[in-house]
Amino acid sequence: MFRNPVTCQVASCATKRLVAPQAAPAVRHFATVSPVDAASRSHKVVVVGGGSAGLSVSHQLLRSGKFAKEDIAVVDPAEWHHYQPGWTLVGGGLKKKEDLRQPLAPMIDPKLKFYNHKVGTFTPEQNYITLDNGDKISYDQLVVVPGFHVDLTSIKGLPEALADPKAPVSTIYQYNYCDKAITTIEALRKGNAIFTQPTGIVKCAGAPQKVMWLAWDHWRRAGLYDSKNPAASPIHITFATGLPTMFGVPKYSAKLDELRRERGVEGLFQHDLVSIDGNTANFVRADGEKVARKFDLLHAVPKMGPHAFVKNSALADQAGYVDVDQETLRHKKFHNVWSIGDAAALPTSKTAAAITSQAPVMVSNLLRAIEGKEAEPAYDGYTSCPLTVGENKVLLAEFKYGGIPKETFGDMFGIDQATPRRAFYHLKKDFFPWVYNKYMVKGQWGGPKGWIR
Ligand code: UQ1
Repeated sequence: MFRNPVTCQVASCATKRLVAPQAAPAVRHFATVSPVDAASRSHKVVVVGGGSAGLSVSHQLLRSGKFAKEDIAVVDPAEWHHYQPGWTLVGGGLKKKEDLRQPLAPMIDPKLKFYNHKVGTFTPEQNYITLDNGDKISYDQLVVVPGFHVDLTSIKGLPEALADPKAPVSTIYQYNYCDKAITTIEALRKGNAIFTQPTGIVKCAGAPQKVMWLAWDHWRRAGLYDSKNPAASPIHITFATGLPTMFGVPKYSAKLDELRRERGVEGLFQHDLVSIDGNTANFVRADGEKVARKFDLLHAVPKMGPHAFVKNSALADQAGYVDVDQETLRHKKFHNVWSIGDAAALPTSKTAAAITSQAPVMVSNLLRAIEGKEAEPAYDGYTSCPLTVGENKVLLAEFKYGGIPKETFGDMFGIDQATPRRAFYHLKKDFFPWVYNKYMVKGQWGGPKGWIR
């Protein structure tokens, strides 16, 4: 979570911002980019990553009309593109995971060159990257948006428990196991259900509790959980989080904690899950004390962090994220390098909604850089977390840097988005997946600002 003092990068960003930025590089020509024989291929823009950020950015660039065929390249080793915001819905039994993925290659416009490969190394001093097959690709502008890594091994025993169909352990953070969440939820008739969230940064900081609220709803409807009398209910629900609060934004955290208390869900704060041993979940508290809990269902969220090829590169900050300016999204040292999304050192919650705001700013600044103009500090940290809270309702958290609410519908209609609503549930379940597939990945969706022409 971005407000977590352990991993928050605000401090490091603030320190590094004191360093005066270098002058923007002049427009480059291929011959000046790197020694001609150093690279087997050259492109005006190389986009590393074909996820929601990579597809949004490369198609927005293409739609600017300023690029010819194969001026822009996309590099990604994946076979499939996933709509990850849907995985909580899979965990809650509301969607099928197969409906949330598509083969990546056909999603990439034929005018873009697609390298279906991993990146081996970055050589930003000489403006080229090296693929895992040894090919060198040089660029004028580099966009680094490969996402980040979900580290199942960060919780001892988790990979084995997930792989064991008999173990009631799941995680919605992996395609392979997001459907195991609903299988275990439906199978539980009594006992302790524990839902965890680690210390540190995770994708969509609200997702660990979204799946819990969907499970709560299932057990409530099945007559296995009575919020008015949790002690007498066959199922006992615990939210065990490494963080001190339910959510990083005080306004929404207060509402979510109110829901937690009303529904009789136990809260274990500053409890970080470190290992699973049979039916025991072992936590370490912030004060160092160890706590063991027996479970009959465990939804575990592992730690996450930058890919090694980013972390070990000259592009990374101390924490391993791409060291970009928080407002221009331009690299602080290498001015022809850009980053948004999960891999970027941006102290805001990592979501697809954030990308809807980041991509147009980054694209505009990259185009300005090509024309020799200064980058504009236009990204305010906007992100959003549509929190499924059960009963077919969603609390639509939307906020910017500093955890300050920035509510699209609050501003438009004067409503309070901390109140869970059915209309927001349909936005989350039906509208966002539709607009994502039909427009966002094609570079035509700007989130709260609407469609991009
Ligand atoms: C959004 O555009 C989007 O992408 C399609 C989401 O899905 C992942 C979101 O969760 C949100 C909140 C937005 C933002 C758009 C509006 C209209 C609030």
